[in-house]
Amino acid sequence: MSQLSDIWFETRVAAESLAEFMSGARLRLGVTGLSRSGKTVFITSLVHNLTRALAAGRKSQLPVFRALAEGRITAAHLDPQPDFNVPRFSYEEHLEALTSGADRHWPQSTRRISELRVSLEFNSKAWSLRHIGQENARLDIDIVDYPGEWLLDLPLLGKSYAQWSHDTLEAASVAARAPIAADWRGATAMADPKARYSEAVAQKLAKLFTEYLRLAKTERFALSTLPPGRFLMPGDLEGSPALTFAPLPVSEGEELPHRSLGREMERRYEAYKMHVVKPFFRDHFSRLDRQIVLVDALAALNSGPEAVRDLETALTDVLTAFRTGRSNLISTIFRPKIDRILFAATKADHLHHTSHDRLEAILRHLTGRAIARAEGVGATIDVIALAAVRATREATVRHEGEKLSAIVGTPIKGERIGHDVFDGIAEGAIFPGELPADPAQVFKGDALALDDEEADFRFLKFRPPIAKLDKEKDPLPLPHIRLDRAMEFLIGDKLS
Ligand SMILES: Nc1nc2c(ncn2[C@@H]2O[C@H](COP(=O)(O)OP(=O)(O)OP(=O)(O)O)[C@@H](O)[C@H]2O)c(=O)[nH]1
Ligand SMILES: [Mg+2]
Repeated sequence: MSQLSDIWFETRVAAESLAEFMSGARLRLGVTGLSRSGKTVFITSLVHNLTRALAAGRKSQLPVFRALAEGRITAAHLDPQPDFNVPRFSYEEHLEALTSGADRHWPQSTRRISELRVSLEFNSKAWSLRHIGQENARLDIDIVDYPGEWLLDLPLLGKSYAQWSHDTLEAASVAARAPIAADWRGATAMADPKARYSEAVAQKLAKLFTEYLRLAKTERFALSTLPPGRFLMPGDLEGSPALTFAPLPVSEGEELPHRSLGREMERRYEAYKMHVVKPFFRDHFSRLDRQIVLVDALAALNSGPEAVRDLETALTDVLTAFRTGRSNLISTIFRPKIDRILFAATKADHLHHTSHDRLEAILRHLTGRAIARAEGVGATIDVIALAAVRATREATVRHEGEKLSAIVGTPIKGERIGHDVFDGIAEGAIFPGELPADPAQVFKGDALALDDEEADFRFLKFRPPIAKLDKEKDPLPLPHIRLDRAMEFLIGDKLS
């Protein structure tokens, strides 16, 4: 059955590329990243900057995006999306949230998958197209948004229940996690995998396990490796048996009695993989052409080395599953043909530009293993620090006779520096601190949830910037840092 559906799936992909060939080029862009890494904000700003650039003329801020700078883009607009069964990305709603004057705010965390198509019309430089009178070419860019948590499920496809249980229980036993995992691990120790299954026990374990995941994810700990992703972001599966399971100490190959707790948990875990994880990756990821991987390194840095190492593990696990070429369970379901991957450290507007190179270096370090693999299979890789929406500006402030590089913005209500609490209206000049010159430094030590006094750097959350409006009172393209460099890398060559 699964083989048949895979064949059907491949036929569909082939048919799609033929259709694509006949009707202009098409590019499916994956915007990937763990939860809160900035995917929804990135997509909104990318689409806004692309579709508003022509009208904004000289106020457009995309000098590195060549086709635009060369004046070859003739139109850019939203078009009906290709898939009828996927909700549309709420672009207008997100833009409204970001640009609504005094009420401006960041979009909510994403709860379900959605999709959007942007079409660009451009004058091609390609001789072959000009030759057949086709210099007016078109590129359709399809972009998919989804809750970042779901990404963490990808590595599960290659793991049995026993393996996953073992990994999860072991991860929870390290010093950094043990205190927050205590209740759930206590209940797990009392449960006998061979005892007769009871729904009450299954529910209790699943509930305590979910509470542990929720706690580990809070800003204080900022841990990243927390699958299964649907436990924290269930979508429409809340309360279903496919989400009512938890790890148990069982060994690989162990015969568990029929109707035992362990056996039932294993069945549910497998059902979760089969009915939830696999379709998501098969339907949305295997069709990607290009990928941007957004990483919020600053949130992890804020919490300390344990969170940084955890982020590295999560990224490596996920990106390993993306690797092409090697035949394993995952690559047969999910056969990526991705030829370009951009790793982007997001929210660079929290730092003075003099620190951007260091942020890039930290990201290179974080993703080093994954990059080595992706390069090995022929994908072109780049690493940048960017801000999809720039919420701050830079300033030099004199402090005790010394000149300091500061960033100025409106911190979100409730953010604090020492005893000062921001009200969400006043601006503040902030010295975010220096990132270390040696990126390896941020991985060292075992502190978890650093307190203010211990931390070398502290990043506050800022509100979105106040939108500048054009004559028609429409917002001018959202300000950003290096979004144009990201565009050039991800789509520039398709516009030549
Ligand atoms: N200053 C600044 N903050 C940003 C930027 N992008 C994202 N943020 C912050 O990061 C938060 C998360 O951004 P989202 O785009 O919602 O993240 P996401 O990856 O879609 O998160 P999920 O939907 O939960 O997976 C926002 O609410 C902002 O606080 C940026 O370019 N600059
Ligand atoms: Mg989102």
